[in-house]
Amino acid sequence: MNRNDFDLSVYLVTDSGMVPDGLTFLGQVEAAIRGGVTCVQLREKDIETKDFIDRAKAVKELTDAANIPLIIDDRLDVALAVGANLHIGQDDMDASIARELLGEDKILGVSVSTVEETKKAIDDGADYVGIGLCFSTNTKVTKKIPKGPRGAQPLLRAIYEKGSDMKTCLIGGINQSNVSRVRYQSGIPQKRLDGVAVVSAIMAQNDAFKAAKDLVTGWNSTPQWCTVIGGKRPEISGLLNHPLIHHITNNVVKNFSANVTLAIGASPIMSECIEEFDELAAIAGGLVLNSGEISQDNVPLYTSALQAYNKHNKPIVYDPVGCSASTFRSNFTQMILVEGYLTVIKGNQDEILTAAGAILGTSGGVDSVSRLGMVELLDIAKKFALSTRSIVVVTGEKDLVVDGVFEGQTDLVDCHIGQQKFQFISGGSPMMTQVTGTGCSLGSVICAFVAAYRDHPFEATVSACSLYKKAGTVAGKLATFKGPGTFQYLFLDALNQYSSGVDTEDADIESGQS
Ligand code: 3NM
Repeated sequence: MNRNDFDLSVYLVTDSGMVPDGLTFLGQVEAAIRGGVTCVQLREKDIETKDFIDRAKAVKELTDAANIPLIIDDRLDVALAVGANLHIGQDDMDASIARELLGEDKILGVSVSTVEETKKAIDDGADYVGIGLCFSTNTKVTKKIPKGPRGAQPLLRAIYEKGSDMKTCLIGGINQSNVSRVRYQSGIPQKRLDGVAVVSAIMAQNDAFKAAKDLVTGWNSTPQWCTVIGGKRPEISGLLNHPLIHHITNNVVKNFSANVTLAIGASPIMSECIEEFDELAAIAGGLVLNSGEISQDNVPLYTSALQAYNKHNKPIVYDPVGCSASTFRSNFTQMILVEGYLTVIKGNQDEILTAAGAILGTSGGVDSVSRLGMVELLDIAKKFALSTRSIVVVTGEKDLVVDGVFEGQTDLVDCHIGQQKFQFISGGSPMMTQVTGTGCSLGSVICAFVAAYRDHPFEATVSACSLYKKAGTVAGKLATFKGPGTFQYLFLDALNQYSSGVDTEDADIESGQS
């Protein structure tokens, strides 16, 4: 096995404690190898040295036959005894010593979770790093906070900037349902993830062969919900169908958002019943997820909805309402970003900067927001959109819509082709700020348009924002000598009138690509 040329893409890490009754440890490993895993790590925490070596020899026969590497966790003595490779954690032997003792021809892997640990692993001569924690896991007791697929990005950047070709895999809670998302959402334009490491998604399964095969298939597929079809941009003039839009939103705006949804020709449903999410996701056009009214108790409500809509490849429009207001709200937003793929993230400047703050390494304080110019805002929104692969909408006097992929991107690996699209959209009325729900209900319109034009989510989002601004402008003018009450019904009327034929030429749009 060549140290410089091994395939890390679907990396099985063993745990003999979770093999289902009636099945054997070696049987699980053998089935996983048949299913296509590309590396095996033997990880045994409570086993005598002699038994460890015997087990390592038996597994090595299987990995040798398949011509894939066997990597021993932690125990250099066992690795040397059987002529295998080595993986070490931060609490194990120093990687530079391990490299010296292991020799130059064996693969050395290191567990990392920070940029500093990653840089040290390069200097110490590691061939790959296992980056944790991606999602929460029951397999290992750890204090690490799940950072989602995007958690790999600063580490990938550090490896790229050091000019190293060290490989990377993510670990923690990765399974058949999220593996393609992990691959798609983890990379940076200059460097992408080389693989995923899994324990329970194979070892605890009754059919380890199928489990491994499905992981390999998932790793090699672009998630349907984020496929961006190239080619001609559509002329979007209103909704051609009548998508059902599922809302999980706050009580203050439910009625208005439902009316807005109806006004544009879509159908609203307000459900917070987890038991029906899977069925709803199967028939709905998309989900509006608004975190205006959150609590620790309803975390499962949000995560279940994310899973259901991601599973059914339906768009999710996320509104991190007021996430700059408290630590709980800000953390809640980060949890949402970890747990699911979001087609669109929509918020005002404070909200978007707070949501983006963690990954950009800025404090994202509210004070700094008011001082931001358009150029800086655009830069932050573009980086945030690329890191999440979501379309980012920053609402304000001018709405800003930024695409999360580069134009022309058709698969999950060539994320550096073309240019990143963005548009500014002007219009609206100051009276919009006097009617509760006008901010949140833009999410309903975006979701309906994205649901109706599934292959062109960026253009659909721009059209939705244009329609909204235009309706606001018209209603504002007509309500000049009246007040917010009059504005509210005129706004619904205008949305209704223009939704059947929104002419984006009428809205004040400045587009750009860079
Ligand atoms: N290392 P599962 S997380 C072995 O963060 C291990 O370094 C981790 O198990 C790290 O795939 C982990 O069942 C367990 O979630 C991963």
